[in-house]
Amino acid sequence: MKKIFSLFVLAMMVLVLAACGGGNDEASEGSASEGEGSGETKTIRAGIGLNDSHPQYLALLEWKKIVEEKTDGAIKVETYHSSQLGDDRAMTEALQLGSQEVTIPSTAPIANFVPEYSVFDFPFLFPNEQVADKVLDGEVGQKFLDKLEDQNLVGLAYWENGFRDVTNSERAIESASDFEGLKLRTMENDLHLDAFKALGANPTPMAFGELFTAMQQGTVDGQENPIPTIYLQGFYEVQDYVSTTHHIYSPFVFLMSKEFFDGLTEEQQTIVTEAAVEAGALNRELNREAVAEYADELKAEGMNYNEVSPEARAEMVKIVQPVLDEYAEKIGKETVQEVYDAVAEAEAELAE
Ligand code: KDG
Repeated sequence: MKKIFSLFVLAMMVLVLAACGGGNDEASEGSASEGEGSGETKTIRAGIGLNDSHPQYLALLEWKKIVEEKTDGAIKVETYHSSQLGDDRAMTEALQLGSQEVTIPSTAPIANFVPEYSVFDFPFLFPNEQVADKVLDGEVGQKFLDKLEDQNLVGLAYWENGFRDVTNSERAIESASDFEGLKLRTMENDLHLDAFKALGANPTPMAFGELFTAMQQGTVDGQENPIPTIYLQGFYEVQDYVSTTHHIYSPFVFLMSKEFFDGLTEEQQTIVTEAAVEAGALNRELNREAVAEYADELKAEGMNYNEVSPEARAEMVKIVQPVLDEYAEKIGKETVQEVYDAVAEAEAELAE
């Protein structure tokens, strides 16, 4: 599998470098605004926080390939990884201002722009990836994408970050009490902060780009992210324990600047949207293959890997429930119930 994954990485890199005649850095200076509204080439600056070996970036390269091919070069895509254009919040704000065209953040930071998005980060909401796909790609998912327009953002599709697990340098998380006093980095999301406080941890919100150094210097004891991120970002170099809490299924949202989207022809709008769905399917496929493989790689790298029991998870659910009730009040009980109903419906359909 690793061979296929690396071959895919290599193939994509060669293709893209061939397509854009060198790295994204040289292309960025002074090219971004050329062509807007003039019918000439339109340039998209697409930035993410994760690095260039992550399934998210590989799928972004696929999206670039589809869009450039289907628009016969009328749209050019420059891709930036590893927070080169800033963190999730900064890049989302840049889209609102029209100084960047695409970013693909987790739903957690988006809740700072559209509070209802917090429901997608309710711990233990989605039982598995298949149920998440059904809900996100369904009516409820579309309803949430439509909420972004008031924020000068257009949501084209949902991609996958995945089930988040906890790593740290102190101890294995085998029960809720093991969170006691742990200095944990979280994404910039109040629900995440309050949920980890309820579990007894000492959470700190921090941009993804600052995380590795914070763990290296001991500013934080640990963090939580899906297995592919833990492995591909090299967290095993600065962390000793990984525990499969699977406490949140984290979707990504493929965002485009509304100003830029509205400036496209109808045909181009269809191309960028359909390409986001198509490349999103690739992102999910690569991510799920990566989870299986990289769990073993983390053990091989010497991390202490423990499976968290269903009983321990049930204990954590009970402890964070009051926080969820509080947020349901804040973001609207009806909205939250609608999502839980969609989860139950999807689960029933998949069980048939
Ligand atoms: O590219 C996406 C990242 O910026 C971020 O969303 C990753 O899950 C993430 C985190 O923990 O910040």
